[in-house]
Amino acid sequence: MIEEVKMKSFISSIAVLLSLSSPQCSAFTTSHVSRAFVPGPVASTNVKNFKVCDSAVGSYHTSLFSATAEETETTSSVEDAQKIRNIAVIAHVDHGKTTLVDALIRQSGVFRDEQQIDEAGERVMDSEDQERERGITILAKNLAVMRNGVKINIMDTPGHADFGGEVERVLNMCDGVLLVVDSVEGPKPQTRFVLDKALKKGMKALVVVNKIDRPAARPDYVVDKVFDLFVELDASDEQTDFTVVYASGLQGKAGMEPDTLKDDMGDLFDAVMESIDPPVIESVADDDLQCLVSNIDFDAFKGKMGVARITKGTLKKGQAVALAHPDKAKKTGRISSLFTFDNLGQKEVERAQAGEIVMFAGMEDVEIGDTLITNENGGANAADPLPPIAVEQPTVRMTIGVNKSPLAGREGKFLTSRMIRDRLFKELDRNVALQVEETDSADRYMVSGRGQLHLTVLIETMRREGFELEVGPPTVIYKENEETGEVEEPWESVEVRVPEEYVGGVVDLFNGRKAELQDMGLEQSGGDTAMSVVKYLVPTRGMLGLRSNMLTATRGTAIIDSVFDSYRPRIKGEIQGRDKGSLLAFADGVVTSFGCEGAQDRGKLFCSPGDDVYKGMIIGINQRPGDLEVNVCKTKALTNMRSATKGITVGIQGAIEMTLDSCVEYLAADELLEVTPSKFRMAKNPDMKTKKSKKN
Ligand SMILES: Nc1nc2c(ncn2[C@@H]2O[C@H](COP(=O)(O)OP(=O)(O)OP(=O)(O)O)[C@@H](O)[C@H]2O)c(=O)[nH]1
Ligand SMILES: [Mg+2]
Repeated sequence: MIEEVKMKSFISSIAVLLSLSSPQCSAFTTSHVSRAFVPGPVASTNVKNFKVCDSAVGSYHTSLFSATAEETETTSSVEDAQKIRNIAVIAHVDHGKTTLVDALIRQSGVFRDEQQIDEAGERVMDSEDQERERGITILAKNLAVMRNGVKINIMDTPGHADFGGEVERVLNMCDGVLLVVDSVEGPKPQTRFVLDKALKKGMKALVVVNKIDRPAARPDYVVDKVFDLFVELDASDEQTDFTVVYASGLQGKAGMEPDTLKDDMGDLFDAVMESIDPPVIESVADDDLQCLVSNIDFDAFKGKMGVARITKGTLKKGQAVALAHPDKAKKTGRISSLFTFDNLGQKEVERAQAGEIVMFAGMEDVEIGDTLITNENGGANAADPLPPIAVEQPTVRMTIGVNKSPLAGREGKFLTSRMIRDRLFKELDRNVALQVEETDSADRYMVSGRGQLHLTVLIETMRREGFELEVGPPTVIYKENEETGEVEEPWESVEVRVPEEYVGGVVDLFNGRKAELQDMGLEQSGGDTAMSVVKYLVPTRGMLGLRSNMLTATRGTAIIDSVFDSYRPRIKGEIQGRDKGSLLAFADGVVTSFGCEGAQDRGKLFCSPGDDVYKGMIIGINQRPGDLEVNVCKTKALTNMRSATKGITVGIQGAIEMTLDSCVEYLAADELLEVTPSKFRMAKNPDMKTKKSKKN
């Protein structure tokens, strides 16, 4: 079983998609990165065609799906905001947000008929390749449904802690949240993180006890725990007086009581209307225009587009506007196209007023965190910029640079430092929690993110686009405490659920990594067998590379949830890393079966006969600590002598399949990973070797 890095799939934030995600789509590079679907040259009527990226060269064709949008009035009046609800769906990873949003879409008449529903498949919202493969939501997405004349803008968010930046970004666009909680598991670490963010923004939450169809569901327990969590997080009385809806996103059912679910999501829609407040608007006057840009999208025809929630005023197509930021110079321009969200796509509109979430084109310099204000009359009466979006700081970083291995340049299309630099800095446009810095070396960049997965998803995206990269091992980001002057390192709160027999192995692993035990117990939840639950506080340094070891130690049964806890004083000394060394190729060449036969006695191999290797390349895991060079390219001596053992053939064991994530987990401090569109190769870092030998 795979931990919370459970695998689902990915989509571009706005241009949602009824995806037939083709592998070529990821290689598409003319517009933004790895998006399978782009809103085509958006139709200016109320009918929106979804455009599908067709090939690596970026041609388009209209997909099978065309959604008919209901026309919404966009007159400017403060009362009109009553007809809008802006909600974000937040939860811990895997608690069923996307499946629930899917059920809401399906029951809103977005699809014309059964055939379209079938073609759209499961979890329509998770439509990017990586989202589908990994089984997780990576980017937040917007969609809008109409219900009894009220427009509900819904934002599906990722639950994985590494993508918490997406949640923080999206919360700037909504007025309330649907807090989804699994009916068996109850609130989990990330539930706490996202709820805390929403409560601090003063939002009300509607609690959805989801997956109520699970046989082990314990709704009363879960509601109690959620209540406790609200209290712990210092929610106001009004916030703590939350409404609870019981639902099964999978079955598309919801109800106000756990045992009397209706056959549709009607109760959930009704609860959203009643318990989530409509946008509060001070003014719809043109001069008061104020909207915070919370996302960026790219359209092959319209260029860079901003996604923003209008907090005050009215925005019109053709309007002279400016992008303001408290710390940056004003950028001026004109709105060339304006869209509101409509079902799974967007609808072009002439004007939109406060309370709406819009997407606009015409401002090529738009950046997340800018505030769009009017520039009519030179902006004489324009509103002030809003505070930019605040996100938590990154905790983990890696170097990404030019592939310099002897086998470089064979498979990739984009190889140079300039290309890698441009691509990395472009990613900053919308990946709010990511940071990219130059390093001493002109062909290597330091990329910092909220966790290992945050970075590997980016590397995987680039690899699929055709990049070749050299990636260094992940390291944690130390920080100096401003008050004490002490160096601090990040710690994570980790919860592991395993069958009882493996709990000893889990505890051993944590003990070797300076972890502090917080809680330990048995949980009688999922069916007959009780699961042990252990909670630890672990330095993030200790978590790097721990996951695969833990899965091995527990025969793949461990479910690991981790979330950033705090920065604490740095622990002196090293934290136990990998206990085994690597097998290294002895010379350049092609792996032979004869060579593999000999090498496999030394450990487990990553390579198979026919693979190209080079001196110093890591070709397997040594059984013992320390590295060992082996000759996997060895051929039989062509003598005319018969060997006594001739005829005894030794079978070659299968090579270990290494994915990008497992390679990154494997890397030790002096090792590098070479990533190309078709291969992952690890090697000893030649720079470190020279340094070491110089020392000697
Ligand atoms: N039994 C049951 N399973 C469900 C239900 N809803 C979702 N699931 C399953 O739970 C898993 C996770 O569902 P998702 O909808 O992807 O969860 P998520 O919250 O969007 O996950 P992230 O976006 O990665 O945080 C999938 O395997 C679903 O099939 C439900 O109502 N009942
Ligand atoms: Mg999801």
